[in-house]
Amino acid sequence: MQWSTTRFQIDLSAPRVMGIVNVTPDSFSDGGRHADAPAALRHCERLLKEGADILDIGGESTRPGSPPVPLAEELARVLPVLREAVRLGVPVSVDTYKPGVMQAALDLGADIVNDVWALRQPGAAEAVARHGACGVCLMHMHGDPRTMQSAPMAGDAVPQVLLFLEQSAQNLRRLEVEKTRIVLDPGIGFGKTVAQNFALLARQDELLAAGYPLLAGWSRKSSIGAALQGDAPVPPAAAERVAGSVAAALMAVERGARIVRVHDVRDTVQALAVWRQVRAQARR
Ligand code: HH2
Repeated sequence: MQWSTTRFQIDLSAPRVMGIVNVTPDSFSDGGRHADAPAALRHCERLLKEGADILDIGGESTRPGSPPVPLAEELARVLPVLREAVRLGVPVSVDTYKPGVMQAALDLGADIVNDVWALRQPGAAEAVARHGACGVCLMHMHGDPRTMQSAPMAGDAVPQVLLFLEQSAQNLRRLEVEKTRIVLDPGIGFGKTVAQNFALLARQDELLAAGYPLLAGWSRKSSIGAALQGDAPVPPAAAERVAGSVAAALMAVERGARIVRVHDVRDTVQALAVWRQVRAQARR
């Protein structure tokens, strides 16, 4: 199984680690840490040293309640980073829902469009289709970042997420986007309750039925915080959720996810190295 992207055919026979680079002042776990281009590039280089296979660069936080960022501001944040990152020798993804940012990033040579809106903004699907070669990650989100946690989805999330992802992929296929360019993502934390998020992991095999590679983004999310909280009055801070996040990433891979999107690349790569050894000894 391969993910076709602009410059790279990403081999998904082994799980791949997508390292998160947030060029934002306000991301929920690392906001402000890599908010200018030199700091973001240093972070890219560090993630690569730690074993990241893909870099995912974003300029607008999607944390619950986050305000939208104007197009010009998002371009000013991400383009200087993307311009250099595409020289680092690995696939580079742009995390955006704005067609203007997608187009500019693709013009600079970005390999993948990662869209939490699954290309639902007018012109986004066309930008990806027109390019003809970039990879794309279609993510499920219920509602929008301003409202999603106050009004999460109702009922059994798994079939609803599956249906949405299948339809999003079909819409793109209708624009003649090759199947091998598409990856799907259940959108952990995007308008779902804690129980719904964990159901999406427990029953991830049902999502695989769509027939596309799956990307899972559990890193430091509030469901991990909720699982770790125990009797404490508040959940642990995002940076204190590393081991819990690695556990979720590992379980996602064990249940068939091909790409994990993470902040803590070194820890995740270590966990996957152990997973790989066990896997190599498993009976076929
Ligand atoms: N999660 C976030 C952002 N982009 N993209 C995909 N495909 N899957 C995800 O789960 C996902 C995503 C949110 O995490 P983060 O980028 O760390 O935070 P913020 O949006 O606050 O910058």
